[in-house]
Amino acid sequence: MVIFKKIFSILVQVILVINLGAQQSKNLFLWYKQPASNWNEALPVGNGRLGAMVFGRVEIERIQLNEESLWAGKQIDVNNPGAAKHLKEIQQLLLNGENNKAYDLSTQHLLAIPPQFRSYQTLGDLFLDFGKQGGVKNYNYQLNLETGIVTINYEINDVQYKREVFASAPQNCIVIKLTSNKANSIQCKLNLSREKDATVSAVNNNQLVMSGQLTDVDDVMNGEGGLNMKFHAMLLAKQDGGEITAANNTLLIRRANSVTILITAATDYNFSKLNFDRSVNSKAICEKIISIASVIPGNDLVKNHLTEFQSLFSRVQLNLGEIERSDIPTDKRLDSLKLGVEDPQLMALYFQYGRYLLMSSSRYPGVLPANLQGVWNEHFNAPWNSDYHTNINLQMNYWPAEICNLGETTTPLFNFIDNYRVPGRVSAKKMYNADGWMMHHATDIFGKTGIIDGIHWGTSPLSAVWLCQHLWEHYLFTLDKNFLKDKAYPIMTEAARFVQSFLIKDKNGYLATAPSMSPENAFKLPGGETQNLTYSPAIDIEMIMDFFNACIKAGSILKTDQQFRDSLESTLKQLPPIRISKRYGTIQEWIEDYEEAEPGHRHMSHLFGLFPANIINQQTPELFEAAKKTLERRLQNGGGHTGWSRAWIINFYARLQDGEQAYKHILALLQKSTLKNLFDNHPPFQIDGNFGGTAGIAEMLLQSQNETIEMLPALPMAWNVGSVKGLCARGGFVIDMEWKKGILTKAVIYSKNGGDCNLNTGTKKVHLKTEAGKQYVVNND
Ligand code: FUC
Repeated sequence: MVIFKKIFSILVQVILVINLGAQQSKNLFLWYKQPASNWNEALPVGNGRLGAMVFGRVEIERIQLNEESLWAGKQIDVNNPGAAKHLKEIQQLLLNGENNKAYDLSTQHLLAIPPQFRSYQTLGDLFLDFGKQGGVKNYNYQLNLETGIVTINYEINDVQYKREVFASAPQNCIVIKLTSNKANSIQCKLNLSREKDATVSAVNNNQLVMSGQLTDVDDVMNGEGGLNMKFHAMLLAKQDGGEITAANNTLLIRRANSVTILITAATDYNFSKLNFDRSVNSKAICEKIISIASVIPGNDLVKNHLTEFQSLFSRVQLNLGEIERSDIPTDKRLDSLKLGVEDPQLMALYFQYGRYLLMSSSRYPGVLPANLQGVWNEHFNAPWNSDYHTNINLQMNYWPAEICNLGETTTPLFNFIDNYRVPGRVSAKKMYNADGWMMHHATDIFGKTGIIDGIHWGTSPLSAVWLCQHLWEHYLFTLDKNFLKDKAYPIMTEAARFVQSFLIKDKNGYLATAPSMSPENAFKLPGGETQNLTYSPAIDIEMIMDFFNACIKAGSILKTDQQFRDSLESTLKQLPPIRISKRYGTIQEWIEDYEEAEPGHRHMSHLFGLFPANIINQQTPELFEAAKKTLERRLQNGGGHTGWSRAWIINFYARLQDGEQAYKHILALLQKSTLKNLFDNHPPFQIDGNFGGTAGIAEMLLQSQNETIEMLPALPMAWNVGSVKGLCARGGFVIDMEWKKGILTKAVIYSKNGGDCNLNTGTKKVHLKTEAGKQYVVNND
């Protein structure tokens, strides 16, 4: 079998190389010879606010639509009123080793009321009914990442038809263009629909409007009489030639030469209030967007879109070798990868797709960050509500942002963090009688910062700290002092104040976080029962170390708050050390050296210090070794079984500078956790794995967490030849690299801000004194 696979692989590669000259490279295409048979095969477009999944069907095209803020539920105070009163008792029980009792009491007095929130929802579907079509030839369905346009081409009776779909950020709407090479040949019926809570009507013979208000089941999450968020969607079709009419709430297009369809939507959500707001008029918003877009000529719609889209997307190029398979449909490439055919360029495509997905789900005109599904969701009750999980998932979404030259995508995240300070302060005070702001492991768009789902899922009191890491990283990558002073520092220090006032003394005199847990993992108590709740899990200690050091540095850069900085230093000195388990030589996950209930658990929170933070590294050799063992043990026991978990492992191995292992897990991510449209499969679809995988590929090529820019720190044999342009390093540097036989041959360093730049090319160390706006070429000879 193995020999067969090898022969097959060599054969395929030879055929491909021969083919290459004849074909235009489709390196940045996801493409297929058949339409999507289900949602997980459809292709996404998005402008940060609106999303659409295009199915590519010839007869009845389905385009599933999303608007980022269409959420069920509403703002209510879910903080358990008994929390502060029972906190001390719970903490004492934990310190005394009575975890089960502490757990029961926490369920009663700490868990949010109600402990659940509602889901992000689909906006609905646009169906384009072209009627019965026979004899379809030369069908092709593709997403070009360079343009952000999904195109469907086919021929019927020698007439060529083309459909193009893109999400325009400048015009704030989805655009669909129907063309053909024969006059008067386009006929179709347009139908906008939503299964519930909406009505659709036709206006002026060329528009469809949908308006609605979400209803809710009868409980405390109900709005006025069961009615919650209001929303509105508007479609306008313009045809050239033929005619367009309205009938039964559909539009009928006959004998047109070409058609342009514009769709937009809005809700009455108000981001700064974290609630819907009746003064927001979603209908007026839609009308304004459509009235502006509808007078822009079709070609300019495309041009404006491309200018804006490419200004972000084109910054980075990646080439991972000479094996060229882009003339094979993407699903077939994925299939052959599963059979063992090497396809490094599919990894490059996956990387660029991750960048595409991030900018498509998190950029202006969008205001909300990318959720568990980015912005794409067809459900009314999505898996995990398509929410914001803040114990790894939301953070992972933004791992590629800085290094992959998409710093702008963090704006929605940072505004989100900023806005959550308000409810976060209330939770800090009401639940822990503490200063500052905080949040737990998951939230909706209505500012719920209490413990959701269950004590064993939700007790992650330092989730805001983890989010704040991204503010600091943005500063490190940009050296933007205004951002640090005006945005990052106030949010960070307020989160640090929460930590300081939340900490208590444990029985050994160390400062402790209690109650807390190592996200979602359980341990065995001496009596054999399983439990999650404890105090000072390794992740908390690592987070505080990482974060307080960042706050101290930020304060000293801004020359402010000396006293506060001293107090942070003093807190750091009183933390327990990161320990190594006597049982396995791994990083000890909990304050006691407990046995794990699930040694192959998907979360590897005690390696937070290795990645995304940088407190376990080669300067801490014992912990570095223990981190390796931790990873090996998780993997021996089945770890990495969800997409995001696998993606985290890639980043860990990149930081451990083990390119072969990192590569093995990219392969596994693609082979086991990737759907035909290259969406990450948790399962089901969850977008964090795409983003974590993208970041992992970047980390294998470039790292800069240790004051030195490490070039190709974890390059696997399979990427022996390649080049990359436009990756970012801390300090405000943009890096291009070329390599052969696994060795860097040339690098270009562009310095945005000037200043010292230390490089490790893999074979030599170089120190550059750079000037802002200049570029430096390093040849590795
Ligand atoms: C965390 C993970 C799950 C899932 C959920 C959305 O709770 O443990 O695997 O990704 O987030």
